[in-house]
Amino acid sequence: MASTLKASPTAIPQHKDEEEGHQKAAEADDVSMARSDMELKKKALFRSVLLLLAAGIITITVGALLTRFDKAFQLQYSSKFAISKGSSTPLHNSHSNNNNNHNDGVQNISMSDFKPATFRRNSSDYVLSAPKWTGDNIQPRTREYLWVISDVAANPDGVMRPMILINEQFPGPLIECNENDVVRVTIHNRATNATSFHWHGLFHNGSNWMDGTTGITQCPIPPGESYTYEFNTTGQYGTYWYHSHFSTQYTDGLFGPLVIHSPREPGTNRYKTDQIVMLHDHYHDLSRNKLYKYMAPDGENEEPIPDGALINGRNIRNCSTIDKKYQCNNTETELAEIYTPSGSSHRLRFINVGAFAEFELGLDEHALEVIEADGTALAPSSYHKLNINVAQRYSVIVNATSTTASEFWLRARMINHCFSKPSAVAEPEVRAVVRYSAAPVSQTKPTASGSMDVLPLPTTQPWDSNIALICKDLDGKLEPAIPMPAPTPDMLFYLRSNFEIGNYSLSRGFFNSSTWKRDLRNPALNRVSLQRNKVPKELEPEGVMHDLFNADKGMVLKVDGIKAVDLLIDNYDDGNHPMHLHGHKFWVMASGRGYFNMSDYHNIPQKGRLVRDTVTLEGFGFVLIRFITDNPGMWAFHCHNVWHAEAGLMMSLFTRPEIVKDWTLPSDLVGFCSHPNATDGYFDDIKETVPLEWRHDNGEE
Ligand SMILES: [Cu+2]
Repeated sequence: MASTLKASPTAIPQHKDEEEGHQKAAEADDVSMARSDMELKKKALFRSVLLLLAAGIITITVGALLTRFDKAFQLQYSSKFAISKGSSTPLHNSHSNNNNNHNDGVQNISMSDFKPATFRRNSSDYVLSAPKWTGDNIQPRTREYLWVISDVAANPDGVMRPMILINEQFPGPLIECNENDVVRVTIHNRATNATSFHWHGLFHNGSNWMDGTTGITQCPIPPGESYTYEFNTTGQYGTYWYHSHFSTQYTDGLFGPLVIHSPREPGTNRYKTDQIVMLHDHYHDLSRNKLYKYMAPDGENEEPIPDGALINGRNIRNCSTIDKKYQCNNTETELAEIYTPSGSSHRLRFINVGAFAEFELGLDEHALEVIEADGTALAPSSYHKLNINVAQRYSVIVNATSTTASEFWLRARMINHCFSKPSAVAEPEVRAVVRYSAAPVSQTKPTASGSMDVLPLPTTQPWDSNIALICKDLDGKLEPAIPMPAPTPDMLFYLRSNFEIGNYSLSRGFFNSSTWKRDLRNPALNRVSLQRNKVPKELEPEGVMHDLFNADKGMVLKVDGIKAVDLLIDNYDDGNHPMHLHGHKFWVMASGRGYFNMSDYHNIPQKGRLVRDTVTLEGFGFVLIRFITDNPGMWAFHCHNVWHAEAGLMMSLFTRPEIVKDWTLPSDLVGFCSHPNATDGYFDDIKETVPLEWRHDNGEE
């Protein structure tokens, strides 16, 4: 699995060149590749000199204040420091920074890593190239991507913050492939902290170790190291996404869309354009700083309130309303723009890539015809507004046939009534502009500074002013387009989820008596495959494993053979939980408020159930899901609210142990487990910075 790509460790690839070069390897011409390589090396060399120079100066000025200054990427770490402490170092004029010219950065050290003109990904990257991906004669191929992970200062909405990005761009690149293709993504981790990547909703049948879940299927990729993920996309199509699965890290910028095309997918001839619309809550600080505060004993389980929201990484904040501890410059910020030529139909693939907030979304004067949920094609049904919880996806078809206007607001509103302090969020709504035109060749976007040739902004009104008050899944009749009746269950497993805050102990999330504490250096999968001789595999019965795992610090549910398993979860907490099962789709047999009445259990219809991979467990509510354990491996089942997951609301499902026990895991992946930097950036690894009282009762095994 070692990288075969030729980038040198210091040559940070130019995102666009590298990415497209790999994506379109077949068309790439050697000459231009070589030229771009040379340019890259020149730029990298120049940048290295600047980095060294700047890092030297910083060492003198703020080095004494940094506790972990032995890292390779001092510059990036310092810029985080400068930002979060409200350094008075001025943000250099973004207009003067042309492309990759970092000259002016030298004058303003803390921001020398800032890339105002380049970090924002071009919107056209999220427009899918539908026509060439369809047809019955397509041959499976390998899609290659090269990603360099690094720490970057950026201001998606105007507010400068430290971020962790893929190829220095935000949000991450689109992975687009056909069913049966192989996707190969090489990660070069050049960031300060460890990382990993999970491919949300992908089955990974036969390659569970590519699932990317730290503590469960792999040890983190340490800083300075590389790893190549490779998996096939057999047996599925639709809208997915990928994200870091290392603590709360993805919310700092490590996520992006993943779309699988297939001739099997119904209705793909119904729309003219096909595009990604990612919705996300957004924080102005690194997530792990928020995590410390959240898990503090006096926190009363108050999740960090988002500072705002973004669509495809974009929003415009009014800097005069931003806390002065942040640096804010909105002259280059913009709203997301979506182009839907009039008179035709268009597919929008909504993905909630956020950390915490469920969104209610609507497009003024247009119905949203829902045709897909989490990779399951649906019998179409139309809505004016729809709810989308963290990690869920919905595709909708929009008919661009309104005669009242040519531009419309797409409104996405965080359902802040589900926040611990509903009024604490300054701007719960984020908007994008939907235009009845083709994307301009040279896109002129409305910016806060207002240029003379901006396109007009919409003046349309929302469908209604009532806002959602409850966090739950989209109400309605979401039925698979292709009938998929649920099987008869073989076993039922009951989970009780709640949060417990002991005296002076951290706030923890529980399934029954278990709160997941990741052992980052000894992932669950390694324990059942590498050490198989020690596994009392015949002795350990089906059900919760007690011999190999401490059931109170990491519940692993073992299921032998291929079975239809029911998980019934009652939620004894007021917060909702978007529950996600890795490696599987499940039937949503029942869900709602209150608690499930077992007398109904045998009367649930098996037909017409929605099949998806992320379902909302309502506050003080229940959900009953059913799935087939035909995919061998160790699969996380967890709340996708990053705060809840890190507080322990996670468990693992161990399927087909008779197959898994014979696996040999990739040696480079196993090697990370003994790497000295494998846990850099993890909560427990840096707990010397956490007050003593926070650490109580947080002991590891
Ligand atoms: Cu949760």
